[in-house]
Amino acid sequence: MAELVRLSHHGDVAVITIDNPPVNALSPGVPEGIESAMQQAVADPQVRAVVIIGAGSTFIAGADIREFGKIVSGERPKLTLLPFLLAIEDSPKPVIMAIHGQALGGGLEVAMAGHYRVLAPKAQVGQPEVKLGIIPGAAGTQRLPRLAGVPKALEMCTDGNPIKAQEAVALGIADKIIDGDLLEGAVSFAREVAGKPAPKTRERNEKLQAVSPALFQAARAQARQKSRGLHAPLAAIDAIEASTKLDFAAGCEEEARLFNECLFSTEAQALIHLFFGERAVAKIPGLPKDVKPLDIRRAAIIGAGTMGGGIAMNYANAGIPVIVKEVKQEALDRGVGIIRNNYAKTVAKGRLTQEAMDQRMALIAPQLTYDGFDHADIITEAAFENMALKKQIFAELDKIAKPGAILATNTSTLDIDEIAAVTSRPAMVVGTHFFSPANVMKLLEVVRGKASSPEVIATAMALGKKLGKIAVLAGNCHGFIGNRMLEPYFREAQFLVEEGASVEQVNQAMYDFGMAMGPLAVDDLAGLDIGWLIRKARAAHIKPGLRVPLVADKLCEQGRFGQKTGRAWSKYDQNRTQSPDPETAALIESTAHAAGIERRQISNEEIVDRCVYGLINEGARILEDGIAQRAVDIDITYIYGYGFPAWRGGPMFYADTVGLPKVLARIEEFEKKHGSDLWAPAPLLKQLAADGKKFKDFDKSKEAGP
Ligand code: ZOZ
Repeated sequence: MAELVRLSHHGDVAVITIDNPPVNALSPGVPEGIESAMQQAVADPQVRAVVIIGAGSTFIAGADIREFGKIVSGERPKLTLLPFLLAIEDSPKPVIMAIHGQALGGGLEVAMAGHYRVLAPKAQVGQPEVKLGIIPGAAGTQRLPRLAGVPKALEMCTDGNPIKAQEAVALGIADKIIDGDLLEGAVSFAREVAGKPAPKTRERNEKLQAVSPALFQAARAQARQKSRGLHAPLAAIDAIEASTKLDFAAGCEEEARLFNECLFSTEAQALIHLFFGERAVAKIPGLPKDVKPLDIRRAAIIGAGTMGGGIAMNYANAGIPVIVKEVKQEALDRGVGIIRNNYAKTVAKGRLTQEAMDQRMALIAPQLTYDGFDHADIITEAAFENMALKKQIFAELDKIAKPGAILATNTSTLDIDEIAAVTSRPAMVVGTHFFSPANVMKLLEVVRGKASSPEVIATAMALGKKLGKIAVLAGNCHGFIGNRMLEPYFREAQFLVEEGASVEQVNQAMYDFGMAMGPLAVDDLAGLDIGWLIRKARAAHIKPGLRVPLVADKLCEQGRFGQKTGRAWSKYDQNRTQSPDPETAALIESTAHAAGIERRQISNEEIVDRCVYGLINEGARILEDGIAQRAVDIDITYIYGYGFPAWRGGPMFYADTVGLPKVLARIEEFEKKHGSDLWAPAPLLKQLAADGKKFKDFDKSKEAGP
């Protein structure tokens, strides 16, 4: 207890300080430490009130999330915080919670068990548990509606987003904002309330009266729509509804039942995997510890198209001045117009002030020349996906860029080393693959060339964070992590329609699996012409006789590129509303017939298995080749870049939850039916399945020796 929780005295006020870096999580020892300090403070006749505060940058960020995995695996008995919180609330001396940084999850639950809460002006409070697939488990769903009211408690517990100090006070979650020194203010506040009757949150029932059942129905409908596939938000609503129907103790029992149900779900395991995964991808094994990222103060971009414009917005949003170069004035004007329009939409929605928009626009310098490129710390090429063009641009950049500038390419598939080879500084070349729309999508795939220096890698990763992205490091191969895996995924989607599934069935089956969009709908959105260009460039690499999808090229030959032309796999009206395209259906049928492909009824299960297991099998090869550092890097890539459902934990985690022997057996079935060229199981998958291991256990750096 001595280390994690300290007791000190400020005259007649006892101060309990939680000191469990980095975020004061309620790890084993912390609740016990607070409990013991409370007992001493209560027993001490000199003490009239108690202040509980966090050391470091925050109050309490919640339960120690690492403990949940131990509970689920049976390694640790289930803890309950409830008796400890009741003891705080039953203290005969008032307990004041002094909150700075965050009071999240179990942290807010501890805070609400106090008699008063005072906040630093920048503090935030929230119940983010749904983001981990669980619900508050220490009476949060029973105390929050009593303080904030049922509608706000429903919102906070279902979307999981924190609220600011000012709102917390306005709602009644907290009593006062302390400007200046928080501890001093909290101690003064404690003296003001000492000796007066202290309010217990659990006895404050007035905000639970006359709540309409329709409120819960509406919350459920909204949660089903906004959090498709997730169970935890619905469980949180059930628990809050229980607070309006049962007394506090029975409500807590119901909450505990629902908490437990969630904690042992695959959804919780997947989302907790994601929580740690998001942080793990920033750690790069093998990168020397003393490597410092370079300072990025000025940026330049080649290309003001969809990608270049979106990337420029990222820089401007982060306050970094950026030059955007185009070849023709018309293209430049169009690009800048799109940027302005995007910002204007955000202003219209009230999510950005006009002043902030003007500041950001002022950071973007559109031009037709290379003026100022010699001052840029990073230059990002976002031209067409064409190797000859990219080489020409890099050769020019090599002459213009200052020594020490990073030369980045936004290529989504091409060989970074081949591009780097045309420069005199391959160590400064790296791939920074943004996802469209680049101003919205969270993923940044950083691609390491064979010569990319550790500083350049560290800078690209740090830059990703600065731009608000989740950066994942990939090795150099055709398509890197994301698009390499997409190949079998799109291939199978197209084979399935050739074999008899409809476009709509394939899209719907994958949407129902949880993907943000069906694969053929994604193809229509991205534009079939992109894949067409890549296929033409790679035709020589395709093994003769290998089955390849036949319809996409035919659609492209007819100028049907997807949403932008109104037709391809589906039809789109002026508002881009999708409907089936009978001509495409007929084209698929006649193409399949001419190629001698047998048409049959196809189940949704087969669609999901062939598309998802195609991803997984390629993912296993990517892992084995060292293109991805860990399975979790692939999972994060797919969730943040490709719309894979977060609650399934990413493709590799999903395979682990299905069981690798089962995944392997199904892939072997496909191999028998469709041939080894397409479906030979990845050796790593076979190996892990035979050893009874999982993808998440695989660590290439360890396999490779010291
Ligand atoms: O870290 C940010 C954050 O949002 N943390 C998670 C907050 C959260 O989800 N809290 C709810 C936890 S669940 C809960 O509390 C259930 C509940 O109702 C309790 C009921 C108990 C019932 C008993 C039955 C068991 C935060 C905003 C706090 C800070 O963000 P930063 O960007 O400054 O820092 P990060 O995110 O890089 O974090 C720094 C290091 O701290 C680790 N960490 C953060 N929160 C943690 C945690 N580790 C364990 N538990 C937590 N709650 C994080 O992984 C990172 O570690 P490293 O090693 O990567 O540095």
